[in-house]
Amino acid sequence: MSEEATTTHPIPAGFENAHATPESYKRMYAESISDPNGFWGREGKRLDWITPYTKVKDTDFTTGQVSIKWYEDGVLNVCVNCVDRHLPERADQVAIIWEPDDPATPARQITYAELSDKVNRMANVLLSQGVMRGDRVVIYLPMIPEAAYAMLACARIGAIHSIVFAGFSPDALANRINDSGAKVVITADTAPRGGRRTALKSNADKALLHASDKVRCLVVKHTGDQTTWVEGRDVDVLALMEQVSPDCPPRPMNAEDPLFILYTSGSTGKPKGVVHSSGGYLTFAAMTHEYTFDYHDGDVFWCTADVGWVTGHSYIVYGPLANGATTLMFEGVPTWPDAGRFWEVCDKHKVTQFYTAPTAIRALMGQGTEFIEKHDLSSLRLLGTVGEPINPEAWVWYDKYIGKGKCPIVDTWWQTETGGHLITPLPGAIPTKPGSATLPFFGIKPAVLVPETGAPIEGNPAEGVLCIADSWPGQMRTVWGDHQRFEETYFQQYPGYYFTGDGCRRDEDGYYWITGRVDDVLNVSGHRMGTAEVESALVAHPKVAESAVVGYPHEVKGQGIYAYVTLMNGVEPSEELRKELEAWVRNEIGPIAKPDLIQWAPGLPKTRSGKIMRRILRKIAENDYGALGDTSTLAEPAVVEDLIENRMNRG
Ligand code: 6R9
Repeated sequence: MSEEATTTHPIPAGFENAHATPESYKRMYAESISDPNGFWGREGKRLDWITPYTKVKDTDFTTGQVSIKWYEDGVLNVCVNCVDRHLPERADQVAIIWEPDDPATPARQITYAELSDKVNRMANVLLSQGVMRGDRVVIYLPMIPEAAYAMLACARIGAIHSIVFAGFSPDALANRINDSGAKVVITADTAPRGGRRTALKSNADKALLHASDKVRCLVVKHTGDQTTWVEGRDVDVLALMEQVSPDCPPRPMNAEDPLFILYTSGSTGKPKGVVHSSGGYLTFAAMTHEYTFDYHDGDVFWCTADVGWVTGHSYIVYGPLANGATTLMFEGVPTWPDAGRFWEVCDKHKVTQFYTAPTAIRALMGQGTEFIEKHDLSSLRLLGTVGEPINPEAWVWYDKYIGKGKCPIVDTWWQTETGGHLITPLPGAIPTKPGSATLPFFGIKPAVLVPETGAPIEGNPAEGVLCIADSWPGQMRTVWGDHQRFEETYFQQYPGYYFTGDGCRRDEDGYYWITGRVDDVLNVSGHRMGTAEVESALVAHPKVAESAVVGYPHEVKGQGIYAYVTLMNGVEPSEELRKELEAWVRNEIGPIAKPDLIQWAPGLPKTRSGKIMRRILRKIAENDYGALGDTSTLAEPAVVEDLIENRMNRG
C-alpha cells in the first residue's frame, strides 16, 4: 500500500472556522454523553416548534420494552421547517438545483419561493385524493424535483411517505404498497437514466394489479411518453397542481409522529419498513448535515444518492432544506454521456461539497484522469463517501484527483436505521485516516463487543461487533406494523445495546474501521440486500430446487452476488438457463439484485441437522477454499469437493 494510504491526513487549511474545531468537538462530545438531555434539548431548538417540548429524551433499550421517544410533547411541522420558515430571508435563494439526465436539457433552479408554491399545491392535490393525516403514500419517482415536492407535501399534511427506489421491480413495489397499506402511489410516465428510459408507470400498473383497487395512481408527466391510463384511478398530478390553491395550511404534528417509512433489507425475511419520526429525525438530519459537511450559507451541496435510499432522504432533502441550504439533485449516472459527468456538474454548478459512494469512485478510477482534467473543480471544499467501506486506494485517488489534496474526505458510517451519520470525521476537528470512519458524532456511544459473549471490549485496539450503547434523536422508532421484529432484530442478541449488524475494529487512537456486515446482508455497490431475498426469488423459479446466496469481493461493486443453485430433478444446467435465472431475479427484485455468478450445485453443504453451512460457501465464493475451517459437522463432505472443483470465481 502507498504511504498516503497508511498515514494520518491532518485537517486541511481553510477549516479553522469550521462548525467544529478539535477543541469544540471534544468539549461538545463530552457534554453530549454526560448530559444528553441538556445537549439535545439545546440542539432541538434548531427547529421551529409550534408547541415547544418540555421533555427531551425518553428511551429504553431493555429487551421486551424497547421504546424510543425524543421531544415527545413537542409539536411541529417538518415541511414548515424545510420551507416556510426560510421564506422571510431566502425566498429568492435557490433551494434545489435540478440537473437532468441529458446534459443538453437545461438545468432548473428552484427557489425557496417556488418550492413553497409547488409543495403547497402538491399537498392540496394529495388532500383532493382523500389522503389524510397518518395515511401512507408510496413514492415511485425518478430523481426529479417532484420527488422532493411529494415528500414535503406529505410532511405538510401529516401523511407518511414511503419511497420505493425507481430501480425496483413491480413485484417489489407491490409488496411495499401492500405492507404499508398505502392509499396512493405517486409515479412518473418514464424515467430517463443514462440515456435510456425505464417505464415507471407501466411498472406501477403491474404492481397495482396486486394491490387493493382503491389505491390511486398519481402520475407526473415528466417525459411526455405515452402510457396507459386507467380512468378513475390515474390522476395527472402536474395538471391538477395548476388547478388547486397554492396555499395549504400545515398540519401540526407531534414530534413522535412518523415522517416516513423506508424499506430496507435484513438478514432474514422480507424487507422491513423502517419508521422514522418527525422531530428527532429532522433535528439529527439537520445537525449532521451542518457539522459533517461543514455547511455554510452560500455553499452548493451535492449528494449523488437516489432519494429512494436513506442517504437521499437525509442529505438531499431533509437535512439540507432544514438548514436553508442549496441542494443539488441529479437525475443521471456518473458514466453517461461520458465518465466526466460528475465533474462537469461540479464545475457547472460550482459545487462546494460533494458526497458519493465508494463504488462510483472505483468505477471512475478505472476510466483514467482525462475526464477530470477537462473540468474546473476548484469550487470543491469537501468530499464525502457513504454506503460501504472505502478501500484506501480509492480514498487516495479521490483525495488526489478530485480533492487535489486540499479537501477533507468525510467517510460517513451510518444506516437506514440510524437516520443520519453516527461515525464520521468532522472536517475541522478530526484528522482522517484512509478507510476509517474515524470518531463518533455527538451523542453516539459506540461499543465493540465480543461477538460470542456480548462482553464490551474496553481499551484499544479492539475488534468485534459494533453496537451503540444509547439512543440518539435520529434513531428508527419501530418496524412498520411489527414492533416485535424491531426488538428481535436490533436489541435481542446483545441486551441493552442497539446492534448494527456491522463488524468493526477500533485502533490505538480510538478510530473506528468498519469491516462490513457480520450478518447475511450483502452490500452491492452500496445497496443493501438480504441473501434471503435473492434466495427466495431464485427458488420461486419452477426449475430451481434450492439455492444459497453469499457475497464475494468485487473490484468495483465492493461485493458481488454469488448464487449456488440446485436444480429440480431432471433439469439440466445450461447457459440459457443461467440467463433465464438472471432475468428472473431482475424481474422479481430489480436489476441491482441480479447474481454476478451462478454456480450449479448438485448439493449444498449442510450440517446433520440440515442447516446450510454458509461459512463454507462464502470461502469457496471468495476463492479461499484452502481455509475451510471445521468441516467435521458436514452431513456429506463430498458435496464440498464438487463445489470447489466447479467454483466460478477463480480471480
Ligand atoms: C447510509 C447507508 C447500511 C450499511 C451499514 C454498513 C454499510 C454504510 C459505511 C458503511 C463502511 C461506511 N456502510 N456506510 N460501511 N463505511 N462509511 O448506506 O445505509 O443502505 O442502510 O446501509 O452500509 O455495512 O450497516 P444502508
